[in-house]
Amino acid sequence: MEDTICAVATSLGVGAISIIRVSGNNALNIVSKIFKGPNLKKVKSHTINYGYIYDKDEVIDEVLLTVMLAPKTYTKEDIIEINSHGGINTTNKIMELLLNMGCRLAEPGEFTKRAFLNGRIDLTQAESVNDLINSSSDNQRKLALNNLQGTLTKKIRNLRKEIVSLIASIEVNIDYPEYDDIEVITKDILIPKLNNIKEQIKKIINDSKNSQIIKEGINVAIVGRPNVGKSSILNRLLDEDKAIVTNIAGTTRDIVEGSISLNGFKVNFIDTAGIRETTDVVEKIGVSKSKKIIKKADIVIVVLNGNEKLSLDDEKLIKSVPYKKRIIFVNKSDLKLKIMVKDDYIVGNSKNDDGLDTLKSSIITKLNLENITKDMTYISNVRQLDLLKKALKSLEDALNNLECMPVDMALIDIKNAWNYLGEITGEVYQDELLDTLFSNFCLGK
Ligand SMILES: Nc1nc2c(ncn2[C@@H]2O[C@H](COP(=O)(O)OP(=O)(O)OP(=O)(O)O)[C@@H](O)[C@H]2O)c(=O)[nH]1
Ligand SMILES: [Mg+2]
Repeated sequence: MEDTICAVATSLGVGAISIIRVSGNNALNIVSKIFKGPNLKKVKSHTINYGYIYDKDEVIDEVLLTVMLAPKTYTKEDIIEINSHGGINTTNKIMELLLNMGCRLAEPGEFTKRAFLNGRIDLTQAESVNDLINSSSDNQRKLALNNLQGTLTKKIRNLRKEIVSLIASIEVNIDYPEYDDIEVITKDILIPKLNNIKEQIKKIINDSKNSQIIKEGINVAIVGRPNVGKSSILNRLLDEDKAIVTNIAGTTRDIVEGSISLNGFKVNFIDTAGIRETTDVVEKIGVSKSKKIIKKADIVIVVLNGNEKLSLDDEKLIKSVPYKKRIIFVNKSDLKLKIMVKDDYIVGNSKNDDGLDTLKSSIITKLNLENITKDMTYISNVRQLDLLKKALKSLEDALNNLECMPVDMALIDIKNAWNYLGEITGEVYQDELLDTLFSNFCLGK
């Protein structure tokens, strides 16, 4: 934290502008050594200053410097951002000068790590910065931004506040049993309060299933017997000739994937090999992959050929997919329908796209995602989920102990729950955790 660090904050490559970020106590001194223009030590904070970067007497680039003085900066330290002309050569030259003048090359995520260590943001917010940078759908961006603005932090802090006041009451009772005027915290008071906190944590854990979908996207498998039109449907959904289509049964051998954006969600469609008994070695592997994908997918579209009667294989396949993730699409409706269509079947074809919009929207309704974006406080990664589960388990242990033991015997578990929640926001943390967490960031952030 004593070093002044620098890194290229924009992506490396050819572009109109590159931004080099410098942060630390010595930022003004170091940059002044290579900059000719207004005296950086006298300019106002949060101003843009025009001038030149020099290597001794040689002009290296014409630049704009943004000067931001501590503490109102991203890292809470003095920050200078050099807006140079883009291009690998100029950017590298300026970086070289900064390193020669005493800057250290920042590690990935080090600016954000400093923002955390200097108390500007907490850990969930730091993680959201990374999520925001890597977001690949509109909803993922919204989720990350909400958490960056502290929605999750607030929830966790409130839970911790409730818990700490219980801890305080129990400890006062233990430490000062002789005082009569202190309210005695009985099981009747404690148990409902603990239950209430437990339910709030449970709700956040349940909601997290949706956050997984927001982050990773929805995986939709397209399965069915050979030749029913799975690959044709994939191509129409993606609006691209991605998979090979022929009238030969067993055309698709390996999985073919592609994604689209639907209601702000990223939807990954996975076309699979037609499922049938086969002696062909390659096709066999494909069929076994298809079966595995059915298990892993969030939604499975079972495609039937509407122009043929329902076969035993079709029935077997339909039954192998759990109802809650199954959508049945009767394809080839442009030909004569020979299938008994049930209420929840979607009928259409890939020749003139009939039924494909209904098919798409049924993915959203099947997963109950219509209203998901209204309340976007979701936990966004496995680390947070794991800690919430541990906090929940501790509260359950405390409640179990209270069934047959005195109030103070629940104290350790209640304290554990408080600590686990503190780890989520980073109020309690280990250095090792920070190193791993921030190493996933990109340089310059
Ligand atoms: N009439 C009609 N033909 C279709 C339709 N969809 C697909 N086909 C035809 O059905 C044949 C098989 O289509 P594919 O998309 O390759 O079928 P598949 O299910 O991927 O087959 P496999 O990869 O072998 O499992 C091709 O000749 C397509 O042109 C449709 O909606 N209507
Ligand atoms: Mg196919």
